[in-house]
Amino acid sequence: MRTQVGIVGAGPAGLLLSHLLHLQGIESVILESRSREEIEGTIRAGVLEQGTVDLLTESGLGARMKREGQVHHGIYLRVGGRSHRINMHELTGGRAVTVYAQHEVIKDIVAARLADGGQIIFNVKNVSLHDLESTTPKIHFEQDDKKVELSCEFIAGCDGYHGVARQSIPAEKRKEYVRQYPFGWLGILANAPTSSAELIYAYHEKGFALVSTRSPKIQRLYIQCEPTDPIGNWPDNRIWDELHARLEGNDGYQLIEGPVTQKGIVAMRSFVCETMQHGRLFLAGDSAHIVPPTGAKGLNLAAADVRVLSRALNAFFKSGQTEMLERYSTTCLKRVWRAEHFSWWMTSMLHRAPGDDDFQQRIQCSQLEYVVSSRSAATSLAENYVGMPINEAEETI
Ligand code: RFL
Ligand code: PHB
Repeated sequence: MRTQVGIVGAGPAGLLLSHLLHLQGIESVILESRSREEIEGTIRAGVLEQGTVDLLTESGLGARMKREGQVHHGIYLRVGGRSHRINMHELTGGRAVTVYAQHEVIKDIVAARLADGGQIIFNVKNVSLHDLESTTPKIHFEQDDKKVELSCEFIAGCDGYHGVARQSIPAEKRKEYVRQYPFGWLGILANAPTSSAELIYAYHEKGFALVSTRSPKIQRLYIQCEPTDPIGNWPDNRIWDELHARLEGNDGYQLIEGPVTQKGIVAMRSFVCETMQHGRLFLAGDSAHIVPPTGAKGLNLAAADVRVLSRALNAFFKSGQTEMLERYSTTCLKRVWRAEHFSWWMTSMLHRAPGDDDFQQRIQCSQLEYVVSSRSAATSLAENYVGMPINEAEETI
């Protein structure tokens, strides 16, 4: 088998890259270790930055997102039982985020790829990458127990944090930056009416809580918990008790309960791999970097990476230009580190870590007080949350 760009992983990064390349007349094949049902059913992100929404819309993927997604102009920070609104729209000159689930984005791109004759091979096994420093890198994999070689001109490693692509860069050529947090998030989906018109990020002595949404009838809620706690320790009534305790105060705010349809615990980490390129292998999305979900940045970074990569590959295939490809890692890492800092900052401000002393708590409260009372501090949060503007000059020649 042969293609121009071999893509490992059908998450948001791999699928969107394949779609953007197709629009530029560049052929690709996606190899995915899971089934279509699994990738379309995995519950993850919910918040799309303005730039991600624009990219999906401009590339013809925005119809259902526009109909079913919810545009949010602000978020609430809740401290001491009181909500403080950060008016992102006003503070950022009219920008906003859209709440639209990651698995819906995945369904939209898979449908578009298949309608356009795109090739996605599901359920592949034993993927390995070879000859990365040559002009014909190869991907070996197994399909229906048969060994296959895919010969490519470039390989995109879009296989997430646990994938094989990053590991294919020799250890001495990459530097990895890691921060593990001593807490995780327990997330649920509940069949309940909306409890808040906008997302609520709550700081509480019992730990962080987040109210998000998926639709007027389905809500997405999170609480900080021990990262290694078995989910069996969390019967539904315990989760609701914690949510009520952390979210309600004396101002009358009430969370509306409903049957829990899905629940799970995720650990939290920050991670960056420098470099994001080796020979003809380019990493994009979670394979190169992870952020804790508090800043809602992971999916958006994946989209930003593949935007840069698709343009750089287009410049190469159309005019043999290599400068944008050579600058790929540097260009992406700038946005990555901004998001790393923002996500770390939001996480540090809003969570109680085991062993935090009174000094730490006072510092957090002072920071929160500052963000909700200073226009400058709120503007800083708002511009990062909606997504820093794309620097066109840096991304092109
Ligand atoms: P993915 O989504 O992990 O996709 C990688 C794909 O590669 C496949 N794969 C392989 N395929 C072939 N061969 C191999 N050897 C393979 N190894 C793996 C996997 O099966 C998978 O299908 O990576 P990608 O595309 O880079 O996308 C990244 C995003 O999924 C991630 O950053 C976000 O979900 C993070 N995130 C959020 N991001 C946001 O922008 N906004 C949010 O509101 C937000 N909330 C979240 C989140 C992540 C969360 N969890 C579960 C970690 C909330 C949560 C709870
Ligand atoms: C979500 O809706 O899943 C969500 C929202 C905001 C976050 C993280 C996750 O910061």
